[in-house]
Amino acid sequence: MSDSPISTEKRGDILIVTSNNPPVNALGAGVRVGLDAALTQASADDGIKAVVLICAGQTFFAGADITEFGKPPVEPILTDLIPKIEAFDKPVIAAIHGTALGGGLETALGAHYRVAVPSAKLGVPEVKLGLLPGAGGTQRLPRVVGVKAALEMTAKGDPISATQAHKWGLVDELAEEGALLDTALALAEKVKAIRPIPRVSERTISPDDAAIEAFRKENARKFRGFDAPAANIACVEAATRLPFAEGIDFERTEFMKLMFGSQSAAQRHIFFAERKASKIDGIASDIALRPIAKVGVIGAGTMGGGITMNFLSAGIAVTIVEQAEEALNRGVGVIRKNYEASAAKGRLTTEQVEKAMGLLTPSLSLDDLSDCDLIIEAIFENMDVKKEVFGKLDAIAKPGAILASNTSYLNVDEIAASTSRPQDVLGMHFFSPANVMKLLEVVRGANTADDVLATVMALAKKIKKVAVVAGVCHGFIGNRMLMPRQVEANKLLMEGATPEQIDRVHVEFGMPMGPFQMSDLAGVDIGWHRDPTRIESIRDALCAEDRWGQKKGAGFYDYDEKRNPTPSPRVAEIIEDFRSRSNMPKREISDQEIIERTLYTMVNEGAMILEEGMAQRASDVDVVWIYGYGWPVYRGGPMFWAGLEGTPKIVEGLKKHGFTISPLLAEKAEKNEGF
Ligand code: 3H9
Repeated sequence: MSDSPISTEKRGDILIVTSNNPPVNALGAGVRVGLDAALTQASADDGIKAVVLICAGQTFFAGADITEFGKPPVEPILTDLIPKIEAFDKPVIAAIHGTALGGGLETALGAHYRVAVPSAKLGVPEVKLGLLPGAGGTQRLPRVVGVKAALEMTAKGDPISATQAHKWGLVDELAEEGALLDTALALAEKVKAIRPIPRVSERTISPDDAAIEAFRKENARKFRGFDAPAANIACVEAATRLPFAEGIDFERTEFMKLMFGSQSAAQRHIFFAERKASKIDGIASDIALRPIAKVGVIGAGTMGGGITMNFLSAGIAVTIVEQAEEALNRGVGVIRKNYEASAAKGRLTTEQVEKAMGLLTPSLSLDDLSDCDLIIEAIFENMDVKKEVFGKLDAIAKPGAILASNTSYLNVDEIAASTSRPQDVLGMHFFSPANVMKLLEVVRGANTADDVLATVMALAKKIKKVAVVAGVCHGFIGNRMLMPRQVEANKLLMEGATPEQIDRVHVEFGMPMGPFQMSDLAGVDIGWHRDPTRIESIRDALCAEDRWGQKKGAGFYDYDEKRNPTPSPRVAEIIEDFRSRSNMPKREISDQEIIERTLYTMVNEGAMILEEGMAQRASDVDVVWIYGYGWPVYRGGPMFWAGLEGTPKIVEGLKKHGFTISPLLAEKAEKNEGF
């Protein structure tokens, strides 16, 4: 078995079993077959008294192999292998570095002892794939860490540090970094003769209904719409009530329900979509990147400040430039305040705050950007002003520096044409708040050099963004798809729907908020012509009356001091007034019509974006909507959802309202397939 990812070595009377299955030691068929064979070897050899299970490369087993899901199972399956490890009649010690995740942690829980280096992370992130730890994890974990910790770990899916795991008894011994194998061998030596062998499944656990109920309540909002968290909780509850074997049966049933449901399919789609998004078609993955040691940001407003924080947090020096001293001081002050707020919540240490702030150089002169490797312009959306700034940058920036605009709509090629180096120019469209939102649209201009694009995509990963390549078109991917939705939402108001109804349909669908709630949050006045006497739309009428949204305490809704919204009688009057003046008959609008006109239209626009090559692949469009706009991940993004909803149904719905159908969407519908 020379090409097996599993190798064994006898050291004295201990068998060291090593898995080497890059990149993440997923527990694929080859690994399982090899582990099974190693157990057989250890069992047959009387000279072996204990087994150490360890992984080579960057990590311990990071889980079951997700690419195998949905395919016919290959034996031995994990749910048989782990009980076999647990039942083994010689002690098995799991030695953990990197990440022990999902099936990986479940394997470690099947072992009799666990050793880890302090930098290791342990967790069961299955819930993020719409699943639950289905190889005994929901039954073994609570028996080790208790009900409360098991609820947190399974239903939220965030990993814990090895140090925390040690405190909770999930790790028996911490090893010094670099001394993992030696520590595991020493432990094996110590425990090899101890009987009975400690088996997690034999531990008892008491019910804790109060903790379970409290956890459900506390997290109801966070879990809204998702199936998997409730299933994880139910399994932990089962662990407290049922004998181990029955708990395992319960877990299996729940796992299968999730595995074959649409939510897990959607969430697994996004797992791979996110990783695929970083790959640029037609550019070699080993292309030489430009070094980025220093970044310049122009504009210290909300966007500029947020963008700056991303780099400071990643340890990259930033020079931030504003025109006026007051604005500069205000911007730097906000950055500091944000960091200090994180420190107050315990997310950062004071040293980390000072380290980040120490990397920041405020300036009032563009000339100070001459040594920057990347310069990001984050001033307001005006083509003439942007062109002027890029013209100046052309004279200041060093040769080879990358020049980026944070524009959300404007033509990046036109901006690039104001320089003598369009090959160095692209768009970096951050989403507000830029230090929080994970999405980055990287806009590839007609002349953007390959290494410039590749450098920015790689840099995005460093600053913890999910980057998607977009082409030059009005609004790129995300905002372009927002437009038909907004147009239709406004028309629906005129025809008889209310802001509350339209928003409710979107929230029930799983969006964090509907179009009018979003408008109130962002500012109804964004893009308004600023002439209160010129009233040509409902929006104009709202703005003329100072109803600019939450910041004014009134917009499409009325707000109290705590910004709680209530439907506004005044807005109802304004809408009524418009309707009667345009002689539009009022009619009952169904929720389904709202879906057809505000969501199906987005799918249609997404299909046009694909046809025009403005996105590389349908899954990139999904990533944009999940990470930039809060599309419910359990619906997999608009293009994946189109497949769930049925493309023929979508085309039929669009036709009903007279929309022009994208040829690509029509083709998909013809074949009754998704994107
Ligand atoms: C499970 O265990 C179910 C069981 O409870 C029940 C069974 C019955 N499988 O993220 P990266 C690929 S469910 C297959 O960029 P990083 C990934 O696609 C599983 N492939 O690296 C990528 O491929 P490519 C529970 C996987 O260093 C490459 O590896 N476990 C898997 O930033 C590198 O990945 C999880 O959910 C996998 N399990 O982060 C953990 N994992 O290069 C999922 C990764 O072609 N994994 N790949 O694009 C992770 O969270 C991160 O990958 C990890 C490394 C933190 C490990």
